[in-house]
Amino acid sequence: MQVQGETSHLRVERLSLPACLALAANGAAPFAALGYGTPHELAWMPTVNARVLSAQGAMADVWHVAGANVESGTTGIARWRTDGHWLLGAIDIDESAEEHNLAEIAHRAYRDLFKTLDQAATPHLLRIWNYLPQINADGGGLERYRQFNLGRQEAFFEAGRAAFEGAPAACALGIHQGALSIRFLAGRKAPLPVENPRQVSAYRYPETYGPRSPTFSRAALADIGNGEVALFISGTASIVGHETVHHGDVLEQTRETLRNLEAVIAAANGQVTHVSGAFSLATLDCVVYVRHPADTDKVRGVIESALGVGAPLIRHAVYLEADICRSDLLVEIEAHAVAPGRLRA
Ligand code: 3EB
Repeated sequence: MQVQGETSHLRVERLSLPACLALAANGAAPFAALGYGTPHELAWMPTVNARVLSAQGAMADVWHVAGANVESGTTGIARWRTDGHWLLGAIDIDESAEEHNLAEIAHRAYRDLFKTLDQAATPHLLRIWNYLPQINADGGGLERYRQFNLGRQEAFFEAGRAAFEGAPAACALGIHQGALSIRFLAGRKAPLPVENPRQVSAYRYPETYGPRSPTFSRAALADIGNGEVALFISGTASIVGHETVHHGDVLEQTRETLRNLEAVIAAANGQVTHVSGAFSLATLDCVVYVRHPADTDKVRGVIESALGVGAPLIRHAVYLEADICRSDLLVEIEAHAVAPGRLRA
């Protein structure tokens, strides 16, 4: 029985596609899932249209809620599933059918995203995943990623949402083809944003990176019920301060990315009273985005020698071919983890 005011338990597990399908066939239809290279026709599992570079093939993060009262619907162009405590939404836009530029498309997408949250019992964004076709291509005098940043920030302002401190954790990757895809997870309570002391906050990047800043925090912590805290780590790359470091060197970029992950995990641990172990790099469920598929073995080699091949991260990691939002970045890693504990007030 759900007690009013108590947090309903949200769970997540990373499964292979066959395991996901078996779960659904058993009638234990999960709340929702985010697929990586999974088929497009599963309504409860919006997918990322990117090539899977890891041997296990298509995988998904399957989210489970405690109760059985899952409702689904659409708000404008946003599709969503909610149990009244948690909401997972998806937006897919076929740009070939659009007359507007990416700034306007992003603005409209985020307007519908916020409308969804305003109408649901789950107003607070925990995490956003953005996948943009041809992210580094020119979009009419401005790189498409920079156009996206324009429209996204404008929508945050318009909706009265925190576009600086308190922005949600996010990632923004480039896909070669398919729809512009946005996925979002929301809940009833505002998460705790976390920044990385080694990096300038992305929402404070100087104008050299585009007329409007990206809108995301480096990580976010959320109470997910049952005495557990979730850590959502945004896309993390070889950036120190606000500058890309190790141009053209995928090995060093991967090492720098791991240092940034360690720093953001340490910052997050400082905000949590842990019951058993603290968050650690070795136990994250991560997605590794590699710009050039030929670099995959090099990236994997760095991660394996840093963590040891037995680390859970190694077994669970999904590698995807994707462009990174800066054309000089060759690799990016995003992650989540769950640990028993509570957020410090
Ligand atoms: C960076 O640190 C790398 O625009 O939502 C990482 C995570 C990046 C999220 C976004 C961009 C975004 O700036 C790029």
